[in-house]
Amino acid sequence: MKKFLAFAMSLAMVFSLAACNSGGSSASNASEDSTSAAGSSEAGAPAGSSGGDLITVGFAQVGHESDWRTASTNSVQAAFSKDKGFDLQFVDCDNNSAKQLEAVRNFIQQGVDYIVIDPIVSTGWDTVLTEAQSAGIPVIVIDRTIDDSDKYVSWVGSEFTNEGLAAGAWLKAYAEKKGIKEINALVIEGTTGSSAQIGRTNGFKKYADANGWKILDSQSGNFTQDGGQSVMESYCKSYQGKFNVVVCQNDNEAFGAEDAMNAAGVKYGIDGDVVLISFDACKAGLKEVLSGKINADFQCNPLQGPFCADIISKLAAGQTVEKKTYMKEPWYVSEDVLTDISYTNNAGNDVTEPLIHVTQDVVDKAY
Ligand code: GYE
Repeated sequence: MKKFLAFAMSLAMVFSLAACNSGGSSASNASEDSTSAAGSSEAGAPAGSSGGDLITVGFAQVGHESDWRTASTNSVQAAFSKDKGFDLQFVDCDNNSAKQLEAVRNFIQQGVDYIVIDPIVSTGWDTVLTEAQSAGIPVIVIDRTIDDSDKYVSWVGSEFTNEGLAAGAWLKAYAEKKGIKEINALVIEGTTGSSAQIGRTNGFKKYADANGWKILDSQSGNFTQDGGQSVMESYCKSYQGKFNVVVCQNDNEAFGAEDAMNAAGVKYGIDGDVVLISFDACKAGLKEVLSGKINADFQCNPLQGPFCADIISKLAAGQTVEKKTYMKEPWYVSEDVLTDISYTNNAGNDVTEPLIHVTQDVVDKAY
């Protein structure tokens, strides 16, 4: 594969610049206006460019903290199988940024053909990405984003701020429909410094600020069930009887928050006193939406493996790739009382998006 690298690298660099100018591709909830979207391309095509050679790919995965993460790992491992032309080296970085930097440096030392990173946090990347660039190894970023460097070729993932904005827009419309006059919210954030945590926090806060909602507290549950449970246990003690909305930034935190609220005798969900909002919409999360315990769940689509493999196959074949690809992500609700939400998305576009009322069929088809 080495012989393709110099060419692919230079092409990628040229294309990165072009894509920066054009804004890249986008899906239904994404910030930008272009038409190509994850879900509609020929993702998953075999690599097939190296006359039988396998393309070596090092993947520095965040960890194993959630159902979302398991689905992401499975998606990447299936897309980068040997019979699809890849030799994947997978490192679970256990939510440890130092370990993730070390994994990437090891990939550079081994001289893999491509490096894929799902960055635990969005900063601290420029030095190691410069090292990868100097070694001629193209880097593809998936899921979470990198803020402090543009030394990667392509990214595929979600518009996290839109997820937070959509949650805010839904809560505003739902509260109006149900005659809920005051919002006193508790937020359980994801891993501090991850772009998923930053985007979801900022998007929701924008609605809170604009509508005079009170955010009583906002602490990290680290995207885990245990984290969600312990933060919610302390919230139940500190804010007993004072909150009517709980926002968990992923489903696993919501499961932990449910356990804590059950233990504290707090009634939540469609028949309760507390509206429970979640993100990810994994199968187990959507089951809770179906049973009415989670009121609304804003999907983050983890099935990025085929799109990432497609990007690498194209680079290996000397083709151009988009700088950004957004996943398509629907919004799920428990009650059939609102059909859609309208909001101004992170790119400043006014959008109206459907709300999917969860049925058993929706749960069965979920990741
Ligand atoms: O929401 C959470 C996971 O980066 C979007 O990470 C991902 C987040 C996801 O732990 O469940």
